[in-house]
Amino acid sequence: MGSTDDKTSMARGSLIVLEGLDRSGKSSQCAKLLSYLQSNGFSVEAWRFPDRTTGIGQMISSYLLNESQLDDRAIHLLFSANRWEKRALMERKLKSGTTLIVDRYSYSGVAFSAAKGLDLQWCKAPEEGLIAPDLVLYLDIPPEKAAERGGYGTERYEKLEFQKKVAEYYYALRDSSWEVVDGCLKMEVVEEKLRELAMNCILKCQNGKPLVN
Ligand code: T5A
Ligand code: NA
Repeated sequence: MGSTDDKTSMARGSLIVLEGLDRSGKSSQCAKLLSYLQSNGFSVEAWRFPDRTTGIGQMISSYLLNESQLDDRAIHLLFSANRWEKRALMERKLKSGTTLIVDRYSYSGVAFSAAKGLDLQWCKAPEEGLIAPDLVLYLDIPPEKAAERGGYGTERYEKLEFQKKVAEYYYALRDSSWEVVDGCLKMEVVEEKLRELAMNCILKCQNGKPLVN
């Protein structure tokens, strides 16, 4: 569409999401990807969901820590609301050229709630209209292996049987934005694969791939 001249002004950042079971390595890899991109001069920020710093995020955190009880649908909507409250800022950052590396997003929202037995379409509905990721990096790991890593803590969903169901829903949610990376490989190998996939994505976005809901 636009002329070569306005390409630079339109260059936008990428929305890159990491997904996977609990203990699949998302947070470790987000940190590594962030510092790699920063040291290569990119404007980049690391985000995470749930964002436990907001009022809604604090309700979610206390639920995850088993300090409060909530109806399954109520907590589902809070997780979604936690993404909605950051949507406008997310759009501004992306449009101003900042790439966001996001630790969990809508796929977590849908997979974890569906694994509890909630209707899949019902789970997806509140996510409609959030910004669509340009790239989803799924760290694939058998639930049994994830459970061995440092052991699960006491958070609500850190149970093997539940994680197995979550994995099934994640597989059902895969779409064209996904790249599945073997999360059982050595950390440095995973890191290298993610760098390459992220760089490709960032270049495509800079070259005019549109931002969509
Ligand atoms: N949730 C979340 C919902 O139900 N709905 C939603 O909408 C959202 C957004 C909190 C919970 O909330 C649920 C999902 C979660 O159950 P969280 O705070 O992100 O989500 O918590 P976790 O995903 O559980 O975060 P973890 O810290 O447990 O897992 P990570 O980030 O995937 O793993 P990481 O990087 O901390 O690594 C775990 C361990 O494995 C080692 C690391 O050193 C570490 O000890 N490790 C490796 N070991 C060997 N080889 C590798 N390649 C390794 N990579 C990492
Ligand atoms: Na994490």
